[in-house]
Amino acid sequence: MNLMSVTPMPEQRVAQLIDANLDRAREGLRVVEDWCRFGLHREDLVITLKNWRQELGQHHLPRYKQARSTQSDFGIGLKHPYQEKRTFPHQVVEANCARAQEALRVLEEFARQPDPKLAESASNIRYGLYELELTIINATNGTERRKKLKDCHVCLITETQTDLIDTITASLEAGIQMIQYRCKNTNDLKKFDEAQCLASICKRFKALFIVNDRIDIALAVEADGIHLGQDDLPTDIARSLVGPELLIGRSTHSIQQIHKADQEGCDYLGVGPIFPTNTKPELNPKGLSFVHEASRATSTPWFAIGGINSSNLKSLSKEGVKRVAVIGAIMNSKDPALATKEMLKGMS
Ligand code: 3NM
Repeated sequence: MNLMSVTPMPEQRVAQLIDANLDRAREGLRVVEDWCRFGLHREDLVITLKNWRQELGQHHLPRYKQARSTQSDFGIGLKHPYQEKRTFPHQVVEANCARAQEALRVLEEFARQPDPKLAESASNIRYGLYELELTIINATNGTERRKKLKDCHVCLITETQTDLIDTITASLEAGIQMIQYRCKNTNDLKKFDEAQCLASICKRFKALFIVNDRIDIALAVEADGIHLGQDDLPTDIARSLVGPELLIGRSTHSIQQIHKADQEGCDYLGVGPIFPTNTKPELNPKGLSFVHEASRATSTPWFAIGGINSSNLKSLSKEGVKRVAVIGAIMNSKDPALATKEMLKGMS
């Protein structure tokens, strides 16, 4: 066989390589763009990605396409086992950003001499994509957080105690899906240490981790969100500090407060106290009729709170309660794992 007939000339090989990498970069960008469009509804991100794809399209000259030879490319169809492991959107986004970034780097290197304009474009887009990727990953985590919140039925709020970490770990092992770190009586350093420790345990169990009151600590430990009371910062100020990806919860004690928190765009609400509670004895219990009113007042995820335990859980679910938040029922139980299981069973 004449070797010249099957081996392309160097320029053609470069043209073929450029063609393959333009395809790869444009495809990678398209995958990410579609997630931003259908998954995140972020027009700003879609516009940037679309512009980049179109810019690369302008550089995709007929001579590159004509050099295409899928028959002689043994790389086609090669699969890597990691591809099968991409189950979450953020993994697909990361893989496709990497694919586009790698292809852009190849374009930058090989097009520098034959097509300097393409090389320059590839370089600019690659740097832009590094930044955009972070924004997309953060926004994606926000979406996943909100989905987790919807699926969550019991939130455990912490109370200062010596075996705090063991109690929370037992509850997580028993299946609790959300922990709110609430600590009113220690110094900042201890709060930070505890919050950091709980944040990493929650991450391991894929449970949501929320910090009560303290936006600074929530940000420092990369919590999933922040919980605010009626006397804490306004929601718009909190949002400007935590960004769009973190969850903001607000305690509410009247229908008016529920409507206000709703309008302000809180991600979830605490509604209570429903029954008498030792934690907030100064608040009048609202009773079951309030639960009934609350369930008609909002479509935002909300947690009934205050004096809730496994014995009164049924009365709440009868009134349409889908989520409850508790302290004493789990924190003060001799067997926090069993108490957690009872609460989860009662809400399922
Ligand atoms: N907030 P327990 S009631 C922290 O109504 C808190 O906003 C409430 O503790 C509210 O489950 C409450 O032990 C205490 O009653 C919940």
